[in-house]
Amino acid sequence: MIKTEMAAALNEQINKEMYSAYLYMSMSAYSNKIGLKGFANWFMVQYHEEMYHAMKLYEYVQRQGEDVKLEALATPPASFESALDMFTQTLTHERYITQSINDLMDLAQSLKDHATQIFLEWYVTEQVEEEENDNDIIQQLNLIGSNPHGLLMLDRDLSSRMTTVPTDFSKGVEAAAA
Ligand code: OFO
Repeated sequence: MIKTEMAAALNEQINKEMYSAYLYMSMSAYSNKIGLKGFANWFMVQYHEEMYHAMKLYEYVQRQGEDVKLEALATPPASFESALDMFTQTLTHERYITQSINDLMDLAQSLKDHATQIFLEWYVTEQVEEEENDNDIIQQLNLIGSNPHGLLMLDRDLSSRMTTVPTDFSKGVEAAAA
């Protein structure tokens, strides 16, 4: 059992995670359009990660006996100035998500909701990794500058990223992750 206020905040987070998936899907499409297939791969893997983040919340809200309430998604940008622009926007967005997770944790603590605090710990750790990944790629892009050869080398590197999260949730999220 969780409080209605907690369930509402978790439902809002589902929307934020779904928007993250939408944003990275759009970045993947744009990368493809400009011939950066490796970047397109990286962002599509990230799309799957975000869907998993959303689905974990979706399942948790239901397991706690509350209703999932899905809202409309905002429209993500469809074009970007450069690969660096995409990753700068990604980092800005992830920092916003980190703040949102921290706010959820504060709420769970203020409500003495121990189960939700434990559930959210996974997201707290995940956000450290997400920001670190984005920072690493931004550093590489800054080193590359306007060198097309360097950009193509990074593109090849990013093409090796694999999806490691579950993508089929028909039997439940926890079951898919087991
Ligand atoms: Fe990109 O992070 Fe979700 O939570």
